[in-house]
Amino acid sequence: MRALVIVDLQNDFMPEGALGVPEADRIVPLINRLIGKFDIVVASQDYHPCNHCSLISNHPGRRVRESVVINGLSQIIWPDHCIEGTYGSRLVEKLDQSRLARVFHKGTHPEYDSYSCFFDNGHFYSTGLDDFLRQAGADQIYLCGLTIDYCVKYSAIDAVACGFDTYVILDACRGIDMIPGDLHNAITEMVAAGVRIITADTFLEM
Ligand code: VGL
Ligand code: ZN
Repeated sequence: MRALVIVDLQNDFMPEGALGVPEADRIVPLINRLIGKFDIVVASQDYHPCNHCSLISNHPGRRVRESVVINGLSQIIWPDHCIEGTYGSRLVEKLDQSRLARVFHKGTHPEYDSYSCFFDNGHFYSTGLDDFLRQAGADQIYLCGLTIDYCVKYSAIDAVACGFDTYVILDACRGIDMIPGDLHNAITEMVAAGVRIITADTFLEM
């Protein structure tokens, strides 16, 4: 059975948002068309408490995009984004949410960031997505959303590790490309991990 996982399609990742991703708004209509092609549809939501370790406001004197080490893990400092309960944390209104079986929060522990929608960056905690998909009978996982160089990439690599047949629908994703080449490297890393890269025309008449 095929499951679509829509990663972090939230206001703060839209082009005008706090952690704006170029063209992020452009993938929403495409994802809305894809939703009808899947047996199960879920979404993830980056959802940080205001004392979260990834937020610049908790690192006085540091700059956005600097790396620090927290609990032995390398942590990039991001602009304040996706703080629980805020407008920026909400899924974008234009996303068709009528068929979402569940929304999984990630990055909710103040001391651990979570790029993957399966596990935090230290692999200490599960969001429950793995068990949910398994119990729903999914064996093929298709990912789309934001961002290809962080959350989609780490989610896809974890999906393979969880034993799912894993696909990334590339034209239904956008990336940050913080260091030029990150997008390209993300694809190389995913393919090396066993992720298959496809495009939306596999499902849609384009
Ligand atoms: C993300 C950076 C920080 C993402 C989330 O969704 O890719 N990136 N938090
Ligand atoms: Zn985040």
